[in-house]
Amino acid sequence: MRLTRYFLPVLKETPSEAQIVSPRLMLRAGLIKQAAAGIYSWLPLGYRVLRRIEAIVHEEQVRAGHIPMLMPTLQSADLWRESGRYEDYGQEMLRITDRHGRDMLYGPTNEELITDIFRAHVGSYKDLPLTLYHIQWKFRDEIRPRFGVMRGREFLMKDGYNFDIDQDAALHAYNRHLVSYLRTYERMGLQAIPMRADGGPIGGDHTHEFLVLAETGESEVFYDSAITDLRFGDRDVDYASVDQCQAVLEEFPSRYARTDETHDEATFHARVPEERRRHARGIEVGQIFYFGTKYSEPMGAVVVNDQGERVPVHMGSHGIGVSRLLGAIIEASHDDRGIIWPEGVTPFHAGIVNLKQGDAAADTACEKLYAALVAKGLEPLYDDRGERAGAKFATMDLIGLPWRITVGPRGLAKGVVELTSRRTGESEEMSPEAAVDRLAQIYAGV
Ligand code: P5A
Repeated sequence: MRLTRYFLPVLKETPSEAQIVSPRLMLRAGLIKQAAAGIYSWLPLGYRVLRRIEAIVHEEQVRAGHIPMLMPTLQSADLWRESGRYEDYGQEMLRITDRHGRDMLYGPTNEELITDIFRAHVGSYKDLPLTLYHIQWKFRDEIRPRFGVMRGREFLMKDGYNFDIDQDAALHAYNRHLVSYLRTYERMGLQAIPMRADGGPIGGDHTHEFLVLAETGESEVFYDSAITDLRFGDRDVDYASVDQCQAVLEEFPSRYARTDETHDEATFHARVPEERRRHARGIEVGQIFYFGTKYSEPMGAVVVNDQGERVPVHMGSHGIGVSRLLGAIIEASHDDRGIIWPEGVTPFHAGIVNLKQGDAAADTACEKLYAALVAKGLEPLYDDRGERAGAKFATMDLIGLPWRITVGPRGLAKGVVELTSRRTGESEEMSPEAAVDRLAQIYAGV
């Protein structure tokens, strides 16, 4: 993409309404624009990151054997009356009446809708296990939407639902989600720690939240610092293996890590030595639940088991805050000049800065570099504006592409360009071909 042909409305002023760093940088770098309280338009650069995050989520869900689909944003209130949640959900639910006077709602979550699909089509244990998921917009009329996309009213969520014959099988699905979520967050350059939490309006007491530690996080957390040393890494877990998935559960959530709702001071002291006890804040980027037959019983989602008996299915649901993740990643990865995108989610793989636009040699070298990167399957953003070098660097630093290639007449005279890491600030001179190879190598490993 050439910057002169792109739509990147970067703000010069720091927006006054943003109290913390991520909404400030998202507005300044032209990723989003507020449409109403807690509702945002995704401008082209922000949309690119959102799509990258979605792609990682899809890849990891499919790898775990879960099946993508798409349900609507609007739902009929009748289904929610069956589960009893229509009244319970309260003012967070946006209720809508259609022209025929029918009660509708903008879905805050989809347990009812998916259970209705299941009961219409599945009747035998032979069709289990089954896990369906989608990535769809949700609406929760939060009393205090704030921190930009982190607590929005309209937000994008990946929500998955497992259907299993009994509790053991459903707990395996729970563990599969835990493993796939650990992989997902690490691919985005994040450490998200599973912590025992509260079921809230979704239900059940078998639930973990995934938290990214950050001072600006809304959740209060208590944990054993040893858990921060754990990495999922590139281990090859077989999702079909009950034992392998269970082993991950025993390794990660067996360490003390809880949100304030489930924190117990006496247990904390008994289990964690004083020097490892931490009390901090975190951003909740996901949550997994096992709630058994909470929805299947009242809604009649039953299957015939291998004994010929009709039994309600055991279910769980599992969510990732897809749009919130942009905020969480920025909170975890920025400096005073702007965003620093991890390679896994960056909107463009590298920026090309032409120090002397209009200089024939510099222009030609940039065009060749651009074409060579594209030929390697990479997406560069070429700053071809007639701006000063300082302004071009400031824009690149603000929007946070992890790598920048700087091209100028002086370097070209020696046959080199400069490759700079946004994270470390370190620059290295090399031939344009070597820069392209280096980037191709870096992204091959992402
Ligand atoms: C699990 C999937 C559920 O709704 N039902 C379907 C279950 N869980 S949850 O914890 O309530 O939400 C899942 C994740 O969505 C993100 N999230 C939000 N993101 C932005 N703005 C909001 N107002 C908001 N509310 C929830 C969180 O990341 C949460 O973990």
